[in-house]
Amino acid sequence: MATATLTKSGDIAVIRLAHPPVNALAQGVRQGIQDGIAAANADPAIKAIVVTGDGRAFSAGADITEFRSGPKPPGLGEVIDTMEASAKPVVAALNGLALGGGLEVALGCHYRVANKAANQLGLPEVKIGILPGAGGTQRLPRIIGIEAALDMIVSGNPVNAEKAAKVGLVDRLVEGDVVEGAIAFARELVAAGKGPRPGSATRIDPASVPADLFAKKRASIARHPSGPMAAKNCIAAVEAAVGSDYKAGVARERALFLELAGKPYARALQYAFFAERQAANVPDIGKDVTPRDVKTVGILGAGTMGTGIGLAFLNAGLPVTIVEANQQALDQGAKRVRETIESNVQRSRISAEEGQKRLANLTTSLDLKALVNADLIIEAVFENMALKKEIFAKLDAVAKPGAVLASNTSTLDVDEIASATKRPQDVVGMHFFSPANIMRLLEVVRGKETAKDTLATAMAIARRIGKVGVVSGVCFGFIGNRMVEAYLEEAQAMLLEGATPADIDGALEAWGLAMGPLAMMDMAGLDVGYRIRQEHKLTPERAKLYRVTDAIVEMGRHGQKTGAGYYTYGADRKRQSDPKIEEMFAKEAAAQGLSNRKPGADEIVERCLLRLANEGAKILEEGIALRASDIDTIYLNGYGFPGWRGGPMWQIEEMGLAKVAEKIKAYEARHGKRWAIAPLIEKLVASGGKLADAGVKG
Ligand code: 3H9
Repeated sequence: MATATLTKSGDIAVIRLAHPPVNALAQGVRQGIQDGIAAANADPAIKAIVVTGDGRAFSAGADITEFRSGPKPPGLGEVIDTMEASAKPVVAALNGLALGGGLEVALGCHYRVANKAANQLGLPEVKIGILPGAGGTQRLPRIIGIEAALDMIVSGNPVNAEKAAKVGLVDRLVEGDVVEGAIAFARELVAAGKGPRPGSATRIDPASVPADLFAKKRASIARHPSGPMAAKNCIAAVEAAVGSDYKAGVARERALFLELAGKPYARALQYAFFAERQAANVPDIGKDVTPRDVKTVGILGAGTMGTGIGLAFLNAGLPVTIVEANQQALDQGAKRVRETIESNVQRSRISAEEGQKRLANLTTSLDLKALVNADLIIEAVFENMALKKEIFAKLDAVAKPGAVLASNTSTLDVDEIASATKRPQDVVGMHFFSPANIMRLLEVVRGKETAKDTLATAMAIARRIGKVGVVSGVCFGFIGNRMVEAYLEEAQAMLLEGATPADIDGALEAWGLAMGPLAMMDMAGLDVGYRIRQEHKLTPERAKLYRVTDAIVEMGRHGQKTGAGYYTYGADRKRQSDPKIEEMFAKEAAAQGLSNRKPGADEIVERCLLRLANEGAKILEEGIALRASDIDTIYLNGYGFPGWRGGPMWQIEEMGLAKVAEKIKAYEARHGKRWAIAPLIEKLVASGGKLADAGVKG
């Protein structure tokens, strides 16, 4: 139920926003605020008004679910204007997060009081492809100054109550009950004869604004995560606050808001927001399944992955024991963990005290028995089935009953790994992405026998350490890497058709990807894929596509780590094209009788995207992925796919599946069976269905 209730505490009215879990400003809440303000103003016994939120939030802002249907009156801007026009002073009691429209409500109040629970105060609209559209771009600069406001609005990043008090966003910080604090504050105002203080009334003198402020900001947003539109309009809206009166500024804000609302990039970002939350729902694992308690974590392997995973848990406050067979590797791994934590302290990302706490939580050992008390053990050794099975058999003998045994394998069969133990129900895949302490994605691989509470534990721990857990079934490479195989293969084909590595990476990066496929392979190490290709017999067609890349590896060019791969790398790690590599592809193309047709940027992007999504559709139909949006969540959080493009599955849905099918078939006619269309796409075209409706519900 979405509402806002009015109660009285003596001569102070308290309006409480109530819409669990985060008081999104749905119609009922907006109406409740408006009615509450009117009633409090009409009541002669009331001297001032306090506005607060129910539960853990003040308000998370406009109700994003309403964006699709369009908001019903009263509009949020109108409600906030009514509130600001109140003849009696209005004080916001910030009891928890206030984001977007939630903060705009607080800015419409005449004063703001907060306690420590108000740890996220911000205008994150840019992150969902829009701008603060209820006066926020006009009031915030007037209240905290243009520079601080511009930073907050363009980054979308929140500040905590303490910082907010420093910049003048919060008038008073209180300990304990913030509503009590705000009531006391309101009474002081009344006693001092201080009335309403509308934030919109100030005029920002253009002379007070640094001349190059907006130009500099514009220059900084070329690769803004919201894409090419939202940040640009945010800057323009804030600029409109300078020198103008509030009414003119807000009219400009409205126009700029309407340029963004409902447009493709905004819809993609909003889809991504809900997709990420949806991924946490596993249909047969309801609230009745309790995750196991994880108090201590063991990690096997002190390599790049093992230490990155260790850091992810240490950063979340969990004690970690890293076990490694080799003393030198263990020392190196421990050193890496320590150095990362120390550098976080040096860069003031964490306090010295917090750094000490994290370091104290790390134990290292050469003995597997050190893991005897661990609630969760994650194996992160070399990607080799025989080795993993040997390790799981040993873990089975050592781990306590009920411990979750996870493998960080990126490709291998989790069921086969589990078969090395007598407790396959406790085994699950937890595939982290490198660097594991930074990347948000965690693919949680559900084996045939993985128990429900084992899976629930992996998903819960993902959330606890700030990762986005997405469930995958078992197949080679799971969801992300299986799709990437198709994508990388297409890049190989285009290299043989005359595109250079820089053409391919450049086209995809200009389209929005953080890194093109060849630069990505160079970063991951070309030898990794090479080894996998050696182990698995490739079809002749595939082997032909990879012939040059294999030769590059055999030349000792393993990518960034050896200073050369597809590109060469200087000390600054910047890539440089290498004509030698281009010649190698040209020679091989000639040997294979391929004509040099040099695909253009649009074709490069289209082919990469369609190969990704076509494989994704196969994965969805096989039930490896629960839903198309899970696949997109994987690509957005683990593969540098830009949020404002929604993900590969969202992209083909937007293109229209019928058109997509036509294109795939045309590519199949030209390039052969690697382009075989996913049956699911054909079925959906025939039925007029949507990818969003394929897969599981809920
Ligand atoms: C805006 O305000 C525009 C204005 O300028 C004016 C326009 C005219 N709406 O994330 P959680 C749901 S734009 C609807 O799991 P957490 C969420 O889907 C808005 N629903 O919890 C989830 O539902 P479910 C600007 C919302 O503690 C549940 O609440 N505001 C909204 O990890 C719990 O969420 C933002 O962009 C919403 N606004 O994180 C803030 N917010 O349980 C977006 C949340 O069914 N929200 N839900 O899956 C967030 O960043 C995080 O949700 C928040 C809580 C930090 C608030």
